[in-house]
Amino acid sequence: MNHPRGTRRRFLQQVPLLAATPLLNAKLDSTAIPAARSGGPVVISTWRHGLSANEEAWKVLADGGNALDAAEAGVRITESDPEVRTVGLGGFPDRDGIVTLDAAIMDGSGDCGSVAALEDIMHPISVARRVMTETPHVMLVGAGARQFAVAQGFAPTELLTEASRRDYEKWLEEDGSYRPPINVENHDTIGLLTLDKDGNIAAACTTSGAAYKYHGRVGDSPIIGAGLYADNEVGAATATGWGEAVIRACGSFLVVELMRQGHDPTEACKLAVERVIAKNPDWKDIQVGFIALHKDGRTGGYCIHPDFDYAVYDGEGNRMVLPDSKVPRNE
Ligand code: SD4
Repeated sequence: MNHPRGTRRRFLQQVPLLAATPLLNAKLDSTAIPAARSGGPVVISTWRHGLSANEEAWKVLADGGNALDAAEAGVRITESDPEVRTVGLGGFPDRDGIVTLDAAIMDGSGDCGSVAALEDIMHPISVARRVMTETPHVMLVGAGARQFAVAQGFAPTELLTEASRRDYEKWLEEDGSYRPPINVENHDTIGLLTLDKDGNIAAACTTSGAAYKYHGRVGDSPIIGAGLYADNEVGAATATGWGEAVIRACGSFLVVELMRQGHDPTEACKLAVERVIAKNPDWKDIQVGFIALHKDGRTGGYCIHPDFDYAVYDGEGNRMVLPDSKVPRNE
C-alpha cells in the first residue's frame, strides 16, 4: 500500500485554507477538557468549517428539533460550500479526475445509513439518511448509490468546480503519481455530533476523501464504527484524517466504548489515538483526530499532530477548541 511517508514537515507547515470563514474571530480555547455539563443541546464538529455547520445544527436544536435532523442540516452547509475543498461540491477529485463522496449518518438508537464512492450528488449525507429510512440496508456504494439517489429525487450536479479542475490538472502535470499529505488542505472531513434537549444523540460525517485517491477508494467516513458512531446510552464520536488508519482501529466505535467504560471524552479520544498509533507504524506521517460527545454534554478531542482543531457549540456559544496531540505543538 502507498503510505504517505516523508510528508510530515510539509503538512505541519500548512495553513488552514478556510481562514476566510466569517466566523474566523470565534474564540479559540486552549483547553480540550471542558467541565462536566448536564445535557444538551450541544454540537461539536471537526475543523474550522465546523463553525458554520454548528450554527445550522444549533438552529435546529434551538427550535426544539431533534439530534438527527440537526446533524444532517449542519453538515449540508459544508457539503454545498465550494470553498471547502474536501467535502461535497468542490471537493478534490480522485486520480482519474472524478469527485467521489463518502457519507454516513447515525442515530443514537442504532439506526444508520451510509453511501460510499457516490458521484454527482451534492448532499451525500441526505442520501445516507434515505438509505437509513427508505431501505432495509445500511450502505449503498458507487453506481447503485447514485441510482438510488436519483430515484429518490436528488438532482445530479457537476461537483468538480473550476478551482478543483485547475488543481487536478496541475497535479497531473507536476507528478500524477504524487499523493498529497494528510493535512488541513486536502483532508478535512466534516464529522459533526449532536445532543438534543431530550438527550438523543446523532452523528454525521461527510467527505470527498483523500485528494487524488484511487478511483473507488472508500475511507473511514462512511464506515459505521470507523468514521462515526453514536449510542444514546453513552455518546458519540467521529474521526478525521487518514481513513485507512482509522479503519484499522475501528476508531469511533472504540472512542464510544472507552466512554462506556467511564473514560472522559478527551481521555477516550486519546486512548483511541494510541490504538491507531499501535496499528499504524507510519503514524508520524499521518494525521488522525477524534472528537467525542458524552451523553451528559461533555466534549473532547485528541489527535496525532497539532494541526487539528474542532468547533463546539453549547450554552456558552460557538467556538474553536485546540485539542492536545500526541506530537507536541512545538516539535
Ligand atoms: C478519509 N477520513 O476519506 C477521511 C478524510 C478526512 O480529514 O477525514 N479528512 O480518509
